[in-house]
Amino acid sequence: DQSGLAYSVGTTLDRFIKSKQSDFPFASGELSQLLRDIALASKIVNRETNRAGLSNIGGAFGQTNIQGEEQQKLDIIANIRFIRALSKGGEVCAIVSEEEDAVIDLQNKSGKYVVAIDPLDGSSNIDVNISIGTIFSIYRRKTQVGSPIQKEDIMQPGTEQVASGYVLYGSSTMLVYTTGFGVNGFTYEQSLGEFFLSHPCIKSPEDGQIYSINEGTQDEWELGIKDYIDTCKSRKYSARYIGSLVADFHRNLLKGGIYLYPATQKNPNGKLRLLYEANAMAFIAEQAGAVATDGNRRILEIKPESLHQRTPLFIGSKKMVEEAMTLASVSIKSQ
Ligand code: P6P
Repeated sequence: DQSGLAYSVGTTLDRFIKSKQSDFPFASGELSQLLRDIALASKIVNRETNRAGLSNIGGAFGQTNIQGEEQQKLDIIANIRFIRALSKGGEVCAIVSEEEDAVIDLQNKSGKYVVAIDPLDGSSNIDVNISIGTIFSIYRRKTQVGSPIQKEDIMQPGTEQVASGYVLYGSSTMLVYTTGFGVNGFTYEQSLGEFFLSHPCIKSPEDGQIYSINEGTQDEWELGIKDYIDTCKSRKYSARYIGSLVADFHRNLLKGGIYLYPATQKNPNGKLRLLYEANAMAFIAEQAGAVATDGNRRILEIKPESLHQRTPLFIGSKKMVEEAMTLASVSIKSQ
């Protein structure tokens, strides 16, 4: 339901989650508790992020993760904090994390949920004080007993998400999430340690004049994408790209815009991860009236083949994504 507006701005996240529990028939509060566990971990990560420059935990940790990317200390801290909060919360049986090569089996037989998470996306921005974010997807496990099974419980398509969201550690810290009944945004009040409803029932403008893409790789894009970006320039649209998906996505969600990460030579399947980046943002986008595709199909319909698989990502205002895809398909047909 769209009753987000029925809740006065200023409702706390806890009260909001509890009030929405009725959206789930037979809900016994586990998902509500899981969302609270995520909010708790995000408060801790928020504090660590704000202090990074001061407490000498900024900068590279000197290790690399499965992606071969240099892990920042905050990446590791955020990963530990979310895993610990989800483990202690008791609602989760397995976690897929960008920072972990394999699935983490929490050995929690009563945990009904699986969480896919990028604990701190855009972490190369940490040292230069640019906004970063946490991205998460929540699934119900499909098997009923025993340890979660990768194929059935972990590798679920995005359409099976029961919830998804992101935390944006920006000029203010926001938690934006959906459980399939619209998108609501909460702003963190540091002095009270509480998230308060600030953006009820977010709807993304159907069209926009902002495009977000790394133009440094333009010679590697398929022709249709280049045609689309040239069209944006001919219309004097604004180029806004800060190298942090959560921040670029959030701005475009509220103002209208499109974020594009096409296939490139370095990333022939795109750079963004399906399980813990694209799917979560695609669920939010669609719930807010926007669109998310890999160039051929809805992101949410992609059947995962591997934990850390990448996908091209075109996400944002409906009319902008549709126009970009029309030009892309024309170029594919003409090749
Ligand atoms: P590039 C950050 O590493 C990230 O995953 C997204 O947050 C961001 O949009 C993208 O990669 C930036 O990638 O290749 O443009 O530096």
